[in-house]
Amino acid sequence: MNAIITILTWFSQNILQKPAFFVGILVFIGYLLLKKPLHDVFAGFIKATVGYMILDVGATGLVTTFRPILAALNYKFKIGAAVIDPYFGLTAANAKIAEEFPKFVGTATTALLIGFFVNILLVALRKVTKIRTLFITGHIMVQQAATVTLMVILLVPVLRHPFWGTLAIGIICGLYWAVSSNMTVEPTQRLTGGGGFAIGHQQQFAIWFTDKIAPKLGKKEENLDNLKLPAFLNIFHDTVVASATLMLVFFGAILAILGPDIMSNAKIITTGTPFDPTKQAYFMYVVQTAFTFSVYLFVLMQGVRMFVAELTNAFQGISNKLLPGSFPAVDVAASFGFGSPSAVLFGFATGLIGQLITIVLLIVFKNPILIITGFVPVFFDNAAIAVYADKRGGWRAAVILSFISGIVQVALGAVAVALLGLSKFGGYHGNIDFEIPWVPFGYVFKYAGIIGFVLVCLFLLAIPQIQFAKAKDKEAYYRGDLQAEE
Ligand code: ASC
Repeated sequence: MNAIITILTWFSQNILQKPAFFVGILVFIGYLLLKKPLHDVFAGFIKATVGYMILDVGATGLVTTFRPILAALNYKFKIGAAVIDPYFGLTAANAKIAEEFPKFVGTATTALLIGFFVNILLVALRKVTKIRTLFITGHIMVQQAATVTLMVILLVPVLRHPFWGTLAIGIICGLYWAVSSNMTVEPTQRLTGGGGFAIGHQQQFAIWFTDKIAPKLGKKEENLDNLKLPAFLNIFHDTVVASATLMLVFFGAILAILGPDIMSNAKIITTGTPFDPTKQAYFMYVVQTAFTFSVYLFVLMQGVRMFVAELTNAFQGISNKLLPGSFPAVDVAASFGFGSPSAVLFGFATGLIGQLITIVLLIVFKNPILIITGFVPVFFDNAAIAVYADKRGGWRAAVILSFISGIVQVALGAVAVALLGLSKFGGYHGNIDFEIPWVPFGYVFKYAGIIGFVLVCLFLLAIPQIQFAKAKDKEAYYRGDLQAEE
């Protein structure tokens, strides 16, 4: 008995609570199951583990760059600040878990694995569950598992249990992945003319809603194809340019307001590097700090890409063997090629305006948390909303819906930061699905505890049943044919 406990403790401390090795081993096992040659199994293990360690470097860099600014904002205005972006959200959620719930450091990774198998099971039982889609976008699953883990252990205290808590988080993640991606089958089939894929990303509820409401907001004949956008917007197609510009605008403004006196005061700036007037001009310090965010964001994304590429292959291999004929739910960027070419930048620009107006309102009304626009949600969510909206309701629907989305991202982002106590950690997930439905879910957890948790699970399970009940042709529903609706 003692020997077993020793082995389990070793495994838990060295593997389960060290996500880099855990992810590496998942890939290792996945590749073995796929009967890959041993050298490929080994290479996959290295890339997954090292990729995760690179992600850690990026995350730590973001935190050390951000903490001095948070400390200074707190000192001068008594406010916190949070970037609404899934990478900042991932870093913040993990930092909070490590600090306040250290026993749950490895939970998100285990929950991810459980969630993935829950999704497979739901598709395997599709005659009963009506689920047709398997979510395979690994980097998104990593981010979402972290945010959901924090929500559940923070807001449902009875689930602070290493076994039952992890299982519950895995189940709710799997349900969300399966159900939300299943909601995008018809909208995406309509957009792509039967492309045979669904969306497994961060805006599935928004896509479903857009597809339903857009035809009521405008005419699909009046679409964005006829609109000319200013050419300079094209530079934002590059993630580094876009994120560095956003960071320069936001952190440049913040650091300019805070000023060199505060930023060089070692009593206030106790972590990271304070500004040193003997070595650098303040203006250049501001530019350098803003760009440093971009650097670490880039490092972090590279690490994520590296391990996710392996994890996705390992997962996909397993699921292809188990679930032939299901719809893969993939990155929303896959849909962009099917819309009007200007819809992507149009959605980004309109969403950004919505976000900026709301941020100004938060400042005017003295909200205790300053929200900072992150690149991923303002770009990918609003671009996707505009692409789907334009197809069904023309430019008018695209404007209205991506503008509203920008407002919701900031307003409910601020609510989420307060609900989850993330202002000290500087970030929240920020994508539109993590505003609606997840912020309401969070409140249900908070006020109804475990009962609320079960209710949310039942709500998710009911959605595909309603979709199926509404389909006129039941066979066509399973094939994803649109005549199921007409
Ligand atoms: C996200 C996220 C990314 C992007 C990318 C878009 O939500 O975390 O890195 O969107 O997946 O293609």
